[in-house]
Amino acid sequence: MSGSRKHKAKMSREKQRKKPPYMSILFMIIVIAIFGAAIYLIMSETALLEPVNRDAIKMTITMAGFEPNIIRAKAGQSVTINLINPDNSHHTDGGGVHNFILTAGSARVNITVQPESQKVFTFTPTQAGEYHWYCDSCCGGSENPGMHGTLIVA
Ligand SMILES: [Cu+2]
Repeated sequence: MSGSRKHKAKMSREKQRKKPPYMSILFMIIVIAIFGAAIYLIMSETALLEPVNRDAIKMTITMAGFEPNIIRAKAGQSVTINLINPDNSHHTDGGGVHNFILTAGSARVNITVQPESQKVFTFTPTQAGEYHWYCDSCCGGSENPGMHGTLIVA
């Protein structure tokens, strides 16, 4: 008699411990939402932009640095760069903004490219030599060895 009552009490305690079904549905919705957001971020990260000026030097700038990071020019001849920034604004460091800062003799360039956009700019180096450009908006800026490039003027 008392044994059967004990058994019933144990059964009801086990029933109480079971989670209500809507909790697992809610959990599934949260999991799907998180995966969806992650896939969206990964896909938008790799959004490729076609250069607007095909005669310009095509250059990309991402958190990995400039590509290419060496360009050659001739003194007195203009250089036109189509700088593409495929990074999105979800980057916590610098918000996906990059820039191109260069001083080559009397030529001074300071260009900012917003996330997922591009800019075309022209400058004319006047003297032969090696000059460095850099980005100072992310990853330690000019202190980051990856955020540099070299302009070789002959
Ligand atoms: Cu940068």
